[in-house]
Amino acid sequence: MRIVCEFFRGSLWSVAAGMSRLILTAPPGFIYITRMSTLIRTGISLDQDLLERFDLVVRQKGYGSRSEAIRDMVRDHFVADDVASNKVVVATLTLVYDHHQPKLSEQLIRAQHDYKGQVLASTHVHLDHHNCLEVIILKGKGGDAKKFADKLLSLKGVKHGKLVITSSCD
Ligand code: NI
Repeated sequence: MRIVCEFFRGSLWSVAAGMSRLILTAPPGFIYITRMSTLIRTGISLDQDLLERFDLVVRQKGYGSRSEAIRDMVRDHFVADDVASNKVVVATLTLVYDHHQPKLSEQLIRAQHDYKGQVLASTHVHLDHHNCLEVIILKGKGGDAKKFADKLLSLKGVKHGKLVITSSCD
């Protein structure tokens, strides 16, 4: 799998970077990149052991084809690039916290009002007597989103949570 990523970085990145949208389909041994009517065909070579490991992942994750798995990997890479270069991304931050923790609810609200990007929406569910689940949907620079998440996740009384960053991959 690492070789696939390196291949994209090394051989296709300049081509891929200019495209507004990537569609990859790959019968064994080949990758096609299309944009509207543009079709670029290229091939890759993979060590047999690596390919077997990759195919195992494809099956385990339920992908219909290697192409779908590679497409997701490429999009993941784009999102990681967007975060690394501090581009605008969208993200969801999921939190589980004890609302009996003194001042915690107030701290969570204040942090959202002070966030440098946009808080697009938030949903709150009262899980049980003590615990709340909150999902916050954000838009803003990748670095700001990570800082925001780290700040909230480290607050006393926040028991668990996760930030998921994505983008439209255009
Ligand atoms: Ni609640």
